[in-house]
Amino acid sequence: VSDSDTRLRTKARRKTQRPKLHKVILVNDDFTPREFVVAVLKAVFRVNEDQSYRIMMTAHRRGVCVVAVYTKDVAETKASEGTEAGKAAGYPLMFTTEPEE
Ligand code: TYC
Repeated sequence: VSDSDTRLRTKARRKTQRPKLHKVILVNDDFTPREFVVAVLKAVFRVNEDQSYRIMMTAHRRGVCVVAVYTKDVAETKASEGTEAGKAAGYPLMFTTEPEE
């Protein structure tokens, strides 16, 4: 095959193999204890204490904070796990997802 054929096929393959990423967003509320939010972030998103505290405080001060980006399925699963952890403990903690532009 010619050089330009190879390049066209390479480009097409790369495009189909790169799925759109989705943001997991932590939403602030007035009831969930700060330490609980930090613990959930560490458990579900595998961030360390320092990163977890910063994410929690950003949501606390600004209303929301992007926690991480994943493929759609993983983002939705992690958001549910975080929201369910709050629900199980009687807190209105909420995570949402949103596709990246
Ligand atoms: N605002 C909560 C409080 O003052 C703490 C909190 C932070 C809750 C971030 C949710 O996403 C959140 N106890």
